[in-house]
Amino acid sequence: MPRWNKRLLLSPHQFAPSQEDLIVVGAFNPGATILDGRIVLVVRIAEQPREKRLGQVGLPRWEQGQVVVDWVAEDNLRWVDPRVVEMRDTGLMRLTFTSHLRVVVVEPGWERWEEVGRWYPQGPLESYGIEDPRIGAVEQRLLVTYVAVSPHGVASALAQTDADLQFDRLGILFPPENKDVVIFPESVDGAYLAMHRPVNATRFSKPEIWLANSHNLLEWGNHRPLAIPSCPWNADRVGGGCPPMVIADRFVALIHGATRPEEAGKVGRYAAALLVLDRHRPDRVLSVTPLPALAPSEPYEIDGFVPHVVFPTGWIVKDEQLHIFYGAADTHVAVASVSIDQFSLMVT
Ligand code: MAN
Repeated sequence: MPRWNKRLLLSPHQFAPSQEDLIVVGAFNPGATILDGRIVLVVRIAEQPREKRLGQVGLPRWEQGQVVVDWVAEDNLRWVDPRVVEMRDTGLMRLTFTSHLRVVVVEPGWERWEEVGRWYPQGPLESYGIEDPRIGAVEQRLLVTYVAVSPHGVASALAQTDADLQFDRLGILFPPENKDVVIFPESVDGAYLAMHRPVNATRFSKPEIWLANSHNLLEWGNHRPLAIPSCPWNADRVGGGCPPMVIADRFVALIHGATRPEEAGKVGRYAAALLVLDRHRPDRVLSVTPLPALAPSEPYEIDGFVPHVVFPTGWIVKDEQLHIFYGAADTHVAVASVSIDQFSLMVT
C-alpha cells in the first residue's frame, strides 16, 4: 500500500480580500504547475459581502473589475445548497459568493509561500466569477482551463500563461453547462484531446465525463462519453480533476465523484479516483480506482463551506514525489504526497 502524506496548505484567512467590503471565505481548488523550477499554484479565492442585512442576502457579482452586491429579500430566495440560491420571482439561480484566481509560489517543504498575481473576472461571461483552474502543459505552452460563471450559465474557458504569469484569455471552449475541462499533455493521431463534463438537464444518463478532439485547442469535436462505471461514490457527479499525465505508457488522470446527497439542501461527499486510459486509444478506459487516501477524513476536509469535500485539481512531480493539490471542504488548499514509484504501481 502506498504511504500518503497529507497536509493543510492554505486557508482563507491568509488572503487579503480584493475589496474592503468583502471577506474571503474560501481558498481552494488550485491549478498547479512547475515554472522555472518553482511550484506555482493558481488558487480559487471565494468572497462574500462583509455586511449582513436583516431579511436580505447579498449576492455578489463583478462589474468592470469590481465586486458589486445585489441585495435580495430573503423570502424571495430558496436555498438550493450552501453555494446556490434560487430567486422565487424569476426562477433563476445565483451564487452566494464570487470567485477569482490568485497566483501563489510555494516553497518545497510547504513552510513558505508568496502571492505573486491576481486574475480577476472580466466581461459578461465571467460576471459571477471564475473558478477551478486546471493547468496543462502542452507543447511548451501553459494552458489554463477554468470555469466562467455568469447569467449566461456555467461555461468552460481557456487561457494561456507563461513565465510572466499573465492571464491571456483565448475564449470559451464548451458552452453551458460544462465544467471540469482538462487538456491532455500530448496529442493522439494529430489531435489535441480534452475531457469535459456536460450536464444533462434531462436526466437520461448518469453523470459522465466526455472526451473531445481539436486541431487548434479552440474548436472541439468528435465528442464521446468515457465508459466510467457508475457507482455510489460517483452517483451524483463525476468530472475531470488533475490533467492527465503519462505514466507507464498510459494516460493517468485523477477524477472526482460525489455521492448523492442524503437530503435536499445538502451536498454529497466528494472523493477522488484514479482513471487510466490507453495512450493510443484514449477513449479506452483501462481502470478506474477510488483512492481511499483522497476521500474526506481529516478535519479540514470534513468541516468547511461545503463539508466532506476532497476535490483534486492539480499535481506535479518533484524529487520522485507526486504532489496532489486539492480543495478541502470548498475552503482550504491541501496537498497529498506519495512516492511516484509507489503511485505507478497502481497504474494498471
Ligand atoms: C457548483 C459548485 C460551486 C460553483 C458552482 C458554479 O455549485 O461547484 O463551487 O461555484 O457550481 O460553477
